[in-house]
Amino acid sequence: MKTACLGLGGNIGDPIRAMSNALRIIADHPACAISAVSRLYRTPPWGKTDQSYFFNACVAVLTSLEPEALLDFCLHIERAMKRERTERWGPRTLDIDILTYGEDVLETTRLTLPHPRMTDRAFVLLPLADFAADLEIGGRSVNAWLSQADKAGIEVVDNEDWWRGERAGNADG
Ligand code: PH2
Ligand code: MG
Ligand code: MG
Repeated sequence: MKTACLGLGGNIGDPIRAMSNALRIIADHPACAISAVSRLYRTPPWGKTDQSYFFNACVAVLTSLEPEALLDFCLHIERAMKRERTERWGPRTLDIDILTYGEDVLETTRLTLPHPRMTDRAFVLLPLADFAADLEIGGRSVNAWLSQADKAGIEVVDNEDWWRGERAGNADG
């Protein structure tokens, strides 16, 4: 078993609901157990800035899935949420990225670990620091990377139980 850290985000439709459903689907997988969930953040769009604010969170998953099988599972969840929430060819409601997988360093055609851009992104580092502030990425802790990241405009909008509430709904609607 390894602990994988995942980053979740979305800015179309009902991203909090999509992210909540994703955590329930992960929790229900026989080879996965959720071991930590961050608070919920509202974050300005990074990279492509002419789009809506995002909601972002991170989660730690204890899993016996190998990295590429975990990636397939994440992509399956993304597709399931997209089918429910968006039109064909429309923007994504949910992004699930594998940030780290134990201490593995990996580069395949499908997956690079740790996630190559995570150390620049406050929308990843802030939620990750909620439960993994001392985790080392490329020889520096999450907190150390965070100290030089641009945190402007990022707000905490809910505590770590954000995905359990009534408001989040459930997979049946
Ligand atoms: N994801 C991106 C690009 N930009 N910005 C924010 N704030 N949050 C995201 O999750 C995000 C982004 C591509 O995956
Ligand atoms: Mg992403
Ligand atoms: Mg992605």
